[in-house]
Amino acid sequence: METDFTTAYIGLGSNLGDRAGNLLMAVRGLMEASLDVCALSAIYETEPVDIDSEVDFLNMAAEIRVRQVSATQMMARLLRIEYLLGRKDKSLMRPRTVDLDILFFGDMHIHTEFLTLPHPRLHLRKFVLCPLAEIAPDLVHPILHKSISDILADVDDHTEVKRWAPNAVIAAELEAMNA
Ligand code: PH2
Ligand code: MG
Ligand code: MG
Repeated sequence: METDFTTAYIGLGSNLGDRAGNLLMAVRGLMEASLDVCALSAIYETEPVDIDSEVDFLNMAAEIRVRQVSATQMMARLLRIEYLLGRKDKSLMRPRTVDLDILFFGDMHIHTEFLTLPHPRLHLRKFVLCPLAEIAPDLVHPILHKSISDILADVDDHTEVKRWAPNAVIAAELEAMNA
C-alpha cells in the first residue's frame, strides 16, 4: 500500500471583488483538485506589500497533503484554480481574484523559471507568516533552519495584518450612517 505523502503549505490571497468568497471558492477548488486540505488558518486582512492597491488583501494559509503529486503538478493545479476563478491577467502585481502560492512542498528546494521553493519571499512577509504560524508554528524552514513562529517574531515587516472581522466593518458602517 502506498502510504508516502508530502505535506505542503500554500498561501492564498485576494484583493479583488468578493475577497472572502474568492478565498473560500479556492479552498473548494483545492478539494476538487484532489489536494487534501488538512488545515486552514483564519482569514486575515492585510495591507498591500510591494504593490499599488487601494484595496487591502485578504490572506489565509492551508496545509495540504498529497500522494504521488509533484510540486510542479500541484502548481499546475493551483494555476488552473486561479484561472477558473477568473484571474485573467497573469502579471504579478495586478489585482487578482485569487493568488495561490506554494510556500513549502515538504523539504523540497527547487529554483526554476516556473517555481521556486520554499517560496523566496515568505520569510519577509507578515501576510504569509501570520496565517501560516497559526497552522504550522513549529514547522522549520528548510533553508533558514528557523521555525515559522521564530521567523514571525523576528520579521522586519511593519505592515498591518489583522484577523478579518466582517461584522466589525458592518458595525462601523452602521455607526457612520447614524452619526
Ligand atoms: N501578494 C503579492 C504582493 N503583495 N500584499 C498582501 N498584503 N497580500 C498578498 O497576498 C500580496 C501582497 C504578490 O502575490
Ligand atoms: Mg503571491
Ligand atoms: Mg502567485
